Amino acid sequence: MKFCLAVGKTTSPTTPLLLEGDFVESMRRARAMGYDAVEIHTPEPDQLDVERLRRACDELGMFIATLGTGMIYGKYGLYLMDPDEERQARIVAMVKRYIDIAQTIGSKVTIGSIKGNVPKGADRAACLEIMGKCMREISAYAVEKGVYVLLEATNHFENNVLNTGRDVHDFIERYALKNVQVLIDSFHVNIEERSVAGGLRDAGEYLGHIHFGDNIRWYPGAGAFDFDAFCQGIRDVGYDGVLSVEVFPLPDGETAARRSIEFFQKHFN
Ligand code: LER
Ligand code: MN
Repeated sequence: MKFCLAVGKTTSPTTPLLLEGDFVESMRRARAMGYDAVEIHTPEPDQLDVERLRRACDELGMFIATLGTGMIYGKYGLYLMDPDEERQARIVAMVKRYIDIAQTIGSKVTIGSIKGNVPKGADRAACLEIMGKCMREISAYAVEKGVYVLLEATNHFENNVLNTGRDVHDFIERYALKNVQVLIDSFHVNIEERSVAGGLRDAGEYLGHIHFGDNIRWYPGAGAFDFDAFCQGIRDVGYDGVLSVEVFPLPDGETAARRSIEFFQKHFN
């Protein structure tokens, strides 16, 4: 297993990112705590200093597990079920830029919040069809670039589609999406799944990344989620990839990061 944490340029008590500031500096701090990787959340992938990040990875013996796209939903209001064709083209082009950057730094690309929401009164099947079409184009581009895209099962308060591991698994098969994997997040599992380990099992062969956050979105162990069952579920499905903590920086980012790595080491070493 590889241990990872989510970082951003800035953090806030209601954004699930642990460390803020210069990305290389966050990588150093994470490495010193025992992490193997970071996931970088940015609305501006083109502003990443790719050469410097690559050097830092080599120097520190780390990797960048994935690039999070969620901030473009907040910043530009663009999403993958948008009925407006011009805006669809814009978001697909943006995700392709993340894929370009991901190729150069050896990371994946996460698609979570930018799934968006079926607008009130709109036809749900038609909206999903739009996302299927956009994802086909994204998937074809990802294959061309040799990059993997993580499609996240998120809770229905954030996105009213693809809320469970089963939903994402079936969507990938329905649109025959290559190089697309399922991202399961314990925080969303707690809201959406009928059992703690069900989403992990339903993701099947597509399971590609796992987010850890307690039910209150604090570091794992701070709340009431049944992590013993979740961790057992991870072992039972034979997953051996990245485990990444994505929680609020509370009581502060440093403490959340330390508690999380202690949790990972206790459960998986
Ligand atoms: C992103 O990974 C996620 O889990 C969403 O809830 C965005 O905050
Ligand atoms: Mn997540």
